[in-house]
Order: sequence, then C-alpha cells, then structure tokens
Amino acid sequence: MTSGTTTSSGPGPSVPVLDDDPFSRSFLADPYPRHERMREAGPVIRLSHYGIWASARHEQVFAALTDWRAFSSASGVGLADFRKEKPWRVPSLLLEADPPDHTRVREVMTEVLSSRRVRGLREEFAAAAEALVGDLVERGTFDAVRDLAEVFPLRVFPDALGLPEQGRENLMPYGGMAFNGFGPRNDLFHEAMADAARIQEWINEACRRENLAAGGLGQDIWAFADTGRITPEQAAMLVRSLLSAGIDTTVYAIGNALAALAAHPGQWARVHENPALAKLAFEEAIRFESPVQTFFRTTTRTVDLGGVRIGPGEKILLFLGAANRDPRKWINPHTLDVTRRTAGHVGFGTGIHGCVGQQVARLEGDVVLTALARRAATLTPTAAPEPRPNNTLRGFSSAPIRVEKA
Ligand code: HEM
Ligand code: OVM
Repeated sequence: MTSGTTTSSGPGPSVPVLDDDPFSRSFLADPYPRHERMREAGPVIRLSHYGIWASARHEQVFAALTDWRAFSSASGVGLADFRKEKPWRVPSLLLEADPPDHTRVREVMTEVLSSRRVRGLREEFAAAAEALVGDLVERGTFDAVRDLAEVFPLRVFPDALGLPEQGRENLMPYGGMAFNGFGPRNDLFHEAMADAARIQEWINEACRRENLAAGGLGQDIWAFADTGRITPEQAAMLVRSLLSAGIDTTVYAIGNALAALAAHPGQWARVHENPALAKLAFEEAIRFESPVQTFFRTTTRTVDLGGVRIGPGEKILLFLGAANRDPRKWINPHTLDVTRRTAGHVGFGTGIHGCVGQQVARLEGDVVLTALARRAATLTPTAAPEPRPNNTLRGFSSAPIRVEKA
C-alpha cells in the first residue's frame, strides 16, 4: 500500500501518491470510500497505477473545469492522450476540442438545444412519461432501471432527434462504447468495443441528413450547414455528439434518481406530497449519485492547482462524483436532500464544456419523477440495486421496487 507515500514535483509541497485503480471493478462498484481517501489525501494527488494526476475535491475540480487554457480537452477527456495514441474514433468537435475550434460549433449546439426548443419537447415527453409510469404503477412492482430508466429515454429522445426506427438498438451500445472508451484499455473497454465497426457504421449512417426526419433536432443541426455557420461534415459530427452523449447519460441518471429516492423514503414522501419538487429531486440525485463520474484534462503549461505544481502535457483525472460529495463544499454530502441548494454541483460539468444537453436531461428527469410522484405514495426497494460497471458512468443494471398506489 503506497497511499502514505509522497512525491516531490519540484518546488512546493510533496504530493500524495495512491495506488488505487479507479477503473477497476471493485472501485467502480463502491467508489465512495475510495473517493474519501483521495479527497482527504490532498487537493491534488498522483495515481501511480496510471502515472497521472487526479483531484477529488470540489475546489480543484471546479477550478480545472473553468480554466480551459491550462486544462485542455483537445488531447482527449479520457485516459488516452491523443497526441501520443490514436483515438478509437474521430474526436468529437465539441467534447474533445478547445477554443477557437470549439467556440463556433458550441454556439450552434447551444442554439439547437435552446430553452425554447427544449420547452417545445415537454408536451410529448410528459405524455410518454405519464403513459409508461401509469402502466408500471398499475403493476405495483417493477424494475426501476430495466422497466423505466432504460425504456423512457429510448421512447422519447430518438424521436426528438428524428432518427430512423431501424437500428435504434445500437444507441445504448454506442453510448457504452463512448463512455467506456474514456477509460483504460481494460476488460470494460474491450467488451464495449466488441462490435464496434458494425455499430459505428450504423451511427455514421444515422447522422446523414437524408436519414434524419423533418422537425427533429438532427435536422435543426443540419439547417445550420445551410447558413454557412458550420460545414456539412461538422453537422454530421454534431449529430454524432447527440447520439454519443444523449442516451446512456439520461438512462443512468433516471435509474440513479429512482434508486436513491427508493432508498430514502422520507425524501420520496416530500416529492409525493409536492410533485413540484421533482425538478429539485432530480438535480440532487445527480449530485448525490453522479452519472458521469470522471473526465480528464491535459495541462497545456506548468500550472498550480491547490498549491501543487503540475508540468505541461500531463493528464489529470477530475472526480466529478467525488467533488459532488466534498464535505468542504456540501453539508451532509452523503445524504440525499431534495430541498438542498445544489448550485455549484459539477454533475453536468461547468465552464465552456458544461453539458449542452442539460435542459433535455432535466426535462426527462422532471417528467418521469413528476408522473411517479402523482401516482406513487411510496417506493420500496425489493432487492439491492445491482451496480453496472462502466469506465465513466455510475449506475445500476437493476433496481427492483414496489410502489404503493396513491
Ligand atoms: C457535456 C454530463 C445528458 C450532450 C457533458 C459534460 C458532463 C455531462 C459532465 C462535460 C464534459 C466535459 O467537461 O468534458 C451529462 C449528464 C447527463 C447528460 C450527467 C444526464 C443527466 C446529456 C444529453 C445530451 C448531452 C441529454 C444531449 C442532448 C452533451 C454534449 C456535451 C456534454 C454534446 C459536450 C459539450 C462540450 O464539450 O461543449 N455532459 N450529460 N448530455 N453533454 Fe451531457
Ligand atoms: C460528444 C460527447 C459529448 C459528451 C459526452 C460524450 C460519450 C460524448 O460530443 O461526442 O460522451
């Protein structure tokens, strides 16, 4: 055990070195005790297993996310350094880019996913949630992940995008590739990539203008190619971003929110009494059980982070899910509190790469929890949730519950 070891990176205080593998099955299945050790070890630590830097504290994670000049995304936001290793796919124009390249495409996506546009999705999303949740509550017992979290986003989001019906079963596996793809080339990475070529071929076809239905978000992106603000090649890549980031994230988020609320009956009682709390409950669940646990950055120059000097060209792993439970930032961080002020959580990131789809994610969470709040007086777990291992996402493959009809 090397957790007590320190290393000196030149002038300044020495840096704690931990030998945890944050992408091991055991770490992923039970991250919180390890997060605490990393957070308490120091503001910035070294992870000897990968020879990288890391931070599990809110102040430093937030600072790195907001300083894109020093903490670059263009070398990849996973473990692989794109300057040294060939990425497994063509890098994202949004996620894996820095200004000035990032700026114009981001502006386009901000317009595509504007508040006004997302408000326009509400009616359909809410109707779908009412129908699905209504059926499940009639059943009395169901699996919050398999029957609800994995079903709902696929009922609404592909239609909102205008995707073809044929081949939608590739969407979750592609998200699995994307999010496991940020990790090391471990078993999870290779298992996710098993059918990569075939799935990527379907994804690339789905991004083409002629395969996207009129009135959908995909065509909205393509319409910007006509204005000259983006090229047709960029339009296709931006559709790919929505296919990469838009489905697994919300599946995990809704599953985590339901599992957390079922585990905290007092909190569900408040949401049931006042369904207007559904929004806050979803946001708090993202803080409490962050679906996106980690992203990397690469330093562009020598930087000081929390008094630690990091040289140029270094990978640093940012533990969003640990920052969201940092006791320096949050009162009773390990408690789910649906009336907590969640402002400042980094579950959607922050800064120039802060989730451009967060309004869509919140809409999905809100309509599902609102529909359930109206119908279910209690949620009771009937078995422990089963962790679903993923190099980046935290969530469950199963969370069986019983509901008491209101
Ligand atoms: C970026 C989380 C849902 C599209 C991000 C980032 C996080 C995140 C942490 C920041 C990445 C970074 O800083 O490197 C989440 C969570 C979601 C969610 C927790 C669900 C609860 C969505 C949805 C969409 C989406 C529904 C699409 C409609 C994107 C895109 C980016 C992004 C395109 C890249 C933005 C950029 O780099 O400028 N998301 N996301 N996300 N998200 Fe989300
Ligand atoms: C992208 C993207 C953005 C956010 C998350 C993500 C797979 C991908 O632009 O492709 O994860």
